[in-house]
Parts: sequence; structure tokens; C-alpha cells
Amino acid sequence: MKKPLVKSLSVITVNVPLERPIVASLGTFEYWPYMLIEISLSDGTIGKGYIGPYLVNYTQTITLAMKELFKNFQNREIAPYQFYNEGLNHLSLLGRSGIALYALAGLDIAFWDASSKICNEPLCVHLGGSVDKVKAYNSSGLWLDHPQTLYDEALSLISEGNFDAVKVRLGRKKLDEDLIAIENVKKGIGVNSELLCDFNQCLSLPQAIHRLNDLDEQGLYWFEEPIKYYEFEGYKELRKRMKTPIILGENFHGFDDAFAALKNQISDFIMPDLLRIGGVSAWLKTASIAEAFQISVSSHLYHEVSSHLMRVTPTAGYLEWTRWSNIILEEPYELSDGHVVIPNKIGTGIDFNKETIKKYEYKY
Ligand code: SMN
Ligand code: MG
Repeated sequence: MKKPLVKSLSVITVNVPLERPIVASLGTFEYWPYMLIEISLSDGTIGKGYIGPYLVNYTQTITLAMKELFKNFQNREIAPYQFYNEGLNHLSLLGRSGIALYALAGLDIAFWDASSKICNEPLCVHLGGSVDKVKAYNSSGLWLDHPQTLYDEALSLISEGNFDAVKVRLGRKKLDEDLIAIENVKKGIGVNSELLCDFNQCLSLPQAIHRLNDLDEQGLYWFEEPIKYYEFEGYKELRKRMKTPIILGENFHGFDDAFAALKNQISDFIMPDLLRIGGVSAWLKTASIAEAFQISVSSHLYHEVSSHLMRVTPTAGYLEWTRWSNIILEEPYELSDGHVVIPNKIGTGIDFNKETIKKYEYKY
């Protein structure tokens, strides 16, 4: 059976305001860049996807890399997984991570959307799964703000989608400040909800040994990225010492990183990021690797495509939900009782909001 041919590529960058600024040890962000990718096929199908590569000033370079890479697939019958493997081989001269991989990830997400649209089915069905809602936690807030403000914020995060899990950012200067933050959030979410926490790599190993030890009895669902993501020996040490599960993964750059982390047993769970891991194809590889190691997989950002992927991830854990991408979508995904609802649409269900593009397009 002949498939439609890949014809053209469009990439638009928008820099959108965040309702609540991100205040993390990584920095403070008031705007978030998204690159909106569309691939047209010969039968009129348009495959869509977005990536959010953090630093708006680099989006022009990523666009150029994407356009160059796209030439390899132009005028060929669409075949996302094959394109991905070829793309990675092609890029090997530049390395299997970084901006080259971001470019491949963006194309891959849009190719998979197009491919499932041709077959008239949602992405998760196209990948051999079925549509159902996906268990999520609200990650939209609880930054390193003043601990006293966190009670009200926790209440509002829970009520946003009847969530029963939220994530708080930790790693303040003093242990007491983290403890007050945890206490306030716990009061807001109630005893029946889970509290996850994220240090965004802000601690050194000796600091982490002290801080995590002091927080180990708090009943937190996981300790996320307490130290730099590449400090394998440090992670092993922390795992040995703590009862609370350790998670990392948003900084896996390609599935090779996921494999190395799992092989070295540096975490209890992993949480790949759709962009940094390398798109849908790379997620599928990572999900299989995690299954082989029997390690639970959560997701990082990109809840729309990641919710489809969780439906075909054998060891799926929590999906991370934030409202940040809602502004770029014509119809944001809905929430129901702490779950993300996969829309009853073909492909990923992603359509871009034209008003947002008009208002926030980032011009070079
Ligand atoms: C995070 C996500 C996006 C920007 C800053 C921090 C965080 C998370 O690490 O896991 O949600
Ligand atoms: Mg994180």
C-alpha cells in the first residue's frame, strides 16, 4: 500500500507568557518558547507537533537544523520510525544529542501525528494501544516561592482538575524553609493526596545526603533530581541511603542516556522528556528499555503526546501535567478526576491557536 509523500515543513516560534512565573534553581522564567511544527503530505494531511526548547534565542538555530534534516525525508513515503533511525544515523557526525536531536525530535513528533491521521486513528491506537484517560499530577506551580504562599496555591492546583497529586519544588537554603513548604502544601492537598518533590539538581552530594535524610520520613512520593543528572555515583549512594524513591530523566539526552542510567541502577523511576529523549520513536525505545529493567516511567512536560505514549508504555507511572501549553492549542486537553483525557480525535489532537501565533510569534 502506497503512503502519501512528505512535501513541506513549516516552523513557527512563539514566546508565550506564563500565568505564574517559574521560580526554580535553574532560573526565573516569565515566558516560555514553543516551536510549532507542521509537515504537509501529498494527500493534504498535516502532521503537527510542538517542542519547547527552553532558550528562545536558540530556536532559530534549531529551525535551521530541522529544515536541513527535513531534506532527507522530502518526497518520500511517510515512515516515521524508519525516518527516525535514518535521521539518527545521519546526525551521528554531530552527535546523538543536543540541538541536532531536538530537530529530529520535532520532526518525529509531527511525522507520527501525520502517520496516525492517514490511518484515521488517535496516536495511541496507531501505536497499538487504546484510548483511555491517563493518571496525572499537577506540576504547574509550587515553585521556590515564599513557603507561606504555598497553602493557597496547593489548594488551587488540586481543584484545577480534581487532582490527587502535586509536585513541590524544594532545595531552599535552610531545611526549615523546605519543611514549612511541605507542611503548607500538605495542609492544602489533604491526607489522601500524593506529594512529589523536585530539587532541580540544586544540591551537592554532601548537601543531598543531609537534606534527603532529613526529609526521608516526610512520606514524599519521590525525590526528583536532588543532584546533577550526570553524577551516577552520587545517585547510587543516595539510593542506598534513602527509603524515598529517587527519580530523574528529564535530562536524558537521547535513549542512550536512559539505557546508561538504568544499566547503572541510579534511580528507582525515570521520567523522560519528549523533546530531550528524541521524540515519539525514542520514547518507544526508552519504554522498552524501562520494561526490561522493570522501572516505572513517568513523563516530563508535553502531556498531550506523552499521554498517548503512556498508553503504550508497559511500566507507565504518573503523567506530568502543566497548563503552560494550553495557550498554544486550539483545544487544550481536558482533565477529569486527576487524569488527562486523550481527545477523541485522529493523530495527537494538537491544533495550534491562531490568535496566540498572531500575538506572540517570535520574529528573528
Ligand atoms: C521543570 C520543568 C520545566 C522547567 C523548569 C523545571 C521541572 C519539572 O524540572 O520536572 O517539572
Ligand atoms: Mg524536574
